[in-house]
Amino acid sequence: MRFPQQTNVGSREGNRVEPVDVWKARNFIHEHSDEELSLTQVAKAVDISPNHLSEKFKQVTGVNFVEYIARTRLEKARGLLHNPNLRGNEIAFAAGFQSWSQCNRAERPHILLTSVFGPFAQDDDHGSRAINPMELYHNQVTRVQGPFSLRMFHRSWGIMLIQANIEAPCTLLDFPTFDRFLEEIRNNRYDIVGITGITPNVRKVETMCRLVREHQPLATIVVGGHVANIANIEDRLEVDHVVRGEGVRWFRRFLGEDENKPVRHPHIYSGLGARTMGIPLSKKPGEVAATLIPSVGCPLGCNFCSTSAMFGGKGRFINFYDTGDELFGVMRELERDMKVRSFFVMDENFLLHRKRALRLLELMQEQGKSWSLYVFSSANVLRSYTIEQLVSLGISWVWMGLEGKNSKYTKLSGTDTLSLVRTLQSHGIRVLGSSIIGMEEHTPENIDEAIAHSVSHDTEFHQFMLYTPVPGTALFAEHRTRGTLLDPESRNTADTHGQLKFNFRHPNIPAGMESEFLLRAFTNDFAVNGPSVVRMARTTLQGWKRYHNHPDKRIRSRFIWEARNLAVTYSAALWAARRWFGEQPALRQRIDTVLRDIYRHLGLRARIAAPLAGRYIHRQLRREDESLRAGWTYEPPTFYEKTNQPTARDYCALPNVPTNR
Ligand code: B12
Ligand code: SF4
Repeated sequence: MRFPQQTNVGSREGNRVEPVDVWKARNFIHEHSDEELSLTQVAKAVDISPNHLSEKFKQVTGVNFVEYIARTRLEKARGLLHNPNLRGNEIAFAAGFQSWSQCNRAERPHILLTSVFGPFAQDDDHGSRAINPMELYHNQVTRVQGPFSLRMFHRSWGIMLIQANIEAPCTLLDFPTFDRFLEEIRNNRYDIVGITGITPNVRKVETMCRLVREHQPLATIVVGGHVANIANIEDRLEVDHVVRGEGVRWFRRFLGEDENKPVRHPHIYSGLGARTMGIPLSKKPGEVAATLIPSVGCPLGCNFCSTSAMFGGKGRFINFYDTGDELFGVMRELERDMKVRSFFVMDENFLLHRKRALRLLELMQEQGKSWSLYVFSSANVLRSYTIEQLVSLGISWVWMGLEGKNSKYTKLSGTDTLSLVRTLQSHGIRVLGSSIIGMEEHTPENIDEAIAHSVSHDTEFHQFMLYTPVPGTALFAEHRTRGTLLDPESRNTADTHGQLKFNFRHPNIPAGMESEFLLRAFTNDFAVNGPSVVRMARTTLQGWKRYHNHPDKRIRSRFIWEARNLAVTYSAALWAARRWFGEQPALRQRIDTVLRDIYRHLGLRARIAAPLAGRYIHRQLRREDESLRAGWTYEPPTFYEKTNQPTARDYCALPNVPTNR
């Protein structure tokens, strides 16, 4: 462990000449640190105003007055630890603390956890790319849907989970700008700085480590997340620890906290800033799902899968909640505290843990929980459940790999994904299909057939990604051995994000062609299947038709809830979309079919709302389209959250008050 061991706490004398009043104040504090100290008292002793002292103090020492006192006392306590004749409380009193436990509280290191800096959706020298925004859908799913694209951000859940599970004072900075990050490390002292990043952002991580070293030379720097999988990354970064794999346990161990304590689930809304068709989506309590993180990793271990590789590969994964009972407890807590009834389940293969899922179902049935679950699942695992089980478990949205007609991957073998998707949709389960472009068997001759096969699934959303060997995976190692990687050391990975070009020499596809193939896939899907909002309405309506009179109240109520926006919002959106595609008869007819079905089943309300609100949405669509054409991009806001901060009482307590510890 590398914590700062300063002799002259917080002083920046090395950098500039220290004003005499600050120097006097620091001396006064050192001499009287075992007494009660206040700003007013010290200011009086050095004969300046408290406000002026407070301001100058921070400027010169880099820490505020209260923290300076705490650190001075801590140093004193550390020195006294060498005296074997002194007991804990005696050391604490002598140093100016009220008790040994208070001394311990103040002793805890201060931690900064941060994601990489933005802006993200623009080309720059730090490795940001316009084509690689910090958005899930607009990055890799609906990117060619123009004003119909779903725009939304997701927080950095990994560091949020770590923050929620350590006892040390922790500050979390999510999506800072470069300047905001710099301001944070210039103006605050941290003992540990943890940076999270994925491989395309390695240059940002590099810059951030360098800046932390420069401005906080005594801080311990830790880097985690997928960027850690780049081979020999330690040699490239000015870093003390690179953590590959799970971070909660690592941090707890590093800090000397109990590793085996149950994992506390943070309260996270799954998406933020959501908008589509130029309209912000509702943020009302209950409308946005909570993120639920039951585990990390996936034991199936497909050779290209970086998430599986990161947490141990084939046969391995890490469960945060082993049983259905534990998971149910967490979900109930999130339901109560966040007023949610839907969960975005961030687990690579949630249904694979069958025993846990079925126990969860039992508890949901027992306690009448009508929750909606949005899950990732491989096709074969989905197939291993009956449709009744899936519906009863509240599975209402599935992210599923469709890797291509002749896939060699076991997760798909023997599975007819076309019929699986149809079955799911006919039960109101919306599907986000994921296809990979540029599999080794793809050629310029057969790529259209592969794309057409993907598009024929007509999933609600379709993610297309380029086949990409990612550091840490078996596939990457294979290519490295074969000598087919373009950048074997991953030094320049800013464009290796799966949405632009290959990072290896493809056996059949000449370099450069893949970008066009990828775009072709997105464009075909949009041209044939239309905007995702229309497909969502279609499948949601199918679910409602099938289940809104279901004898089980729990099931009935979920489908009614999921269809709550069909009559007004969706019908208006479809009305606007129909007008938008007026010149494209095939798409217009698709939209018409769904809209008429809504009218038929949801009646007068829908018929009235559609043209009224539809006109407004059409206007917004036009505006959004204009903004996009003018180059508008979307950036996440910066988040700044502190936990377990010591109170002033921890620092400036009265000394010499005996306690009975
Ligand atoms: C949510 C998500 C996003 C979100 C938001 C991410 C954010 N706010 O940073 C969005 C949708 C915006 C996104 C975007 C992208 N993503 Co993404 N994303 C994910 C996803 C699905 C979940 C991540 C997650 O929260 N997991 C759950 C948490 C608990 O796990 P975790 O993050 O791994 O954190 C744990 C450990 O890694 C570790 N840890 C993490 N950070 C730190 C820090 C320290 C200091 C320590 C000690 C430990 C530590 O401890 C945590 C707890 O155990 C993953 C896939 C996955 N299942 O992990 C892909 C994934 C991370 N994304 C990936 C990619 C490639 C991208 C994109 C480039 C998009 C694309 N084209 O695919 C963009 C990049 C955008 C950008 N400009 O940077 C890849 C990364 C591959 C790689 N090797 O780098 C992944 C693995 C998907 C994949 N299999 O390809 N993503
Ligand atoms: S099934 Fe999906 S999550 Fe699991 S290893 Fe394969 S690609 Fe990764």
